[in-house]
Amino acid sequence: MSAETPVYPFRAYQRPEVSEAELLRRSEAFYQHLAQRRSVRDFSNRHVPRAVIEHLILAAGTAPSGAHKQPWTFCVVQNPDLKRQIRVAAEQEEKESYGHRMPPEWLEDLAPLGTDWQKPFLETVPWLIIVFRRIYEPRPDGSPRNNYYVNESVGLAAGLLLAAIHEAGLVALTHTPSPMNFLTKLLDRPKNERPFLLIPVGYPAPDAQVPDIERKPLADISAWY
Ligand code: IYR
Repeated sequence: MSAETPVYPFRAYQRPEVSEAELLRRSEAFYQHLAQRRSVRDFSNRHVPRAVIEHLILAAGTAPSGAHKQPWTFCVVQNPDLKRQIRVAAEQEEKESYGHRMPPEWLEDLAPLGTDWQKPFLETVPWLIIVFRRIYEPRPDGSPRNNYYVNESVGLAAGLLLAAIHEAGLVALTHTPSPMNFLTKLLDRPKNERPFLLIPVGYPAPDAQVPDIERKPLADISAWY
């Protein structure tokens, strides 16, 4: 660090004192709330106000990031024609993937979930949020300046986005059409951005169904030393 490198001013940071009983209550309540979250593929076309989506993105943007570079762009699609183009392109790729690109073991793992190449929800939902990771920042002269831990940072932001969507009372799907470069083209994104996740957001359809699956117990997802 050279003598000229500026340092952020620092300020005090405190949170209200919380008793152990309150820690227990809140941590369990938050877990129970998140445990209700499900990935949903059957969406309603019911309107969701733009201000709600703005809040969800602001919440996602509170994620920690390498060197506080905030290496994410949330592209939001409401336009029906663009949603249709995204559906057509995603289904074209998925048809190839399910048809011959995914190995038999992968298809076997997905079979119980009942997914296939058809993605009608991409047109049904009121909003698509496409999360892009910014692999570098262009300097004024266009040369690249590095971002750090981009996958980790954007993954964290996406997790907070899903939690915010759930907290609001909406549902989402972390959709990963592959390959995803059609999104760069359709949304005319710059060279420093790469598509990361395609997240339809809305109300569940009244007759929405989800697979009746369990989450691993604590003993299987933790090791204590
Ligand atoms: N991307 C495909 C296939 C798919 C892959 C996994 I791993 C899933 O958990 C679910 C689907 C699709 O979206 O259908």
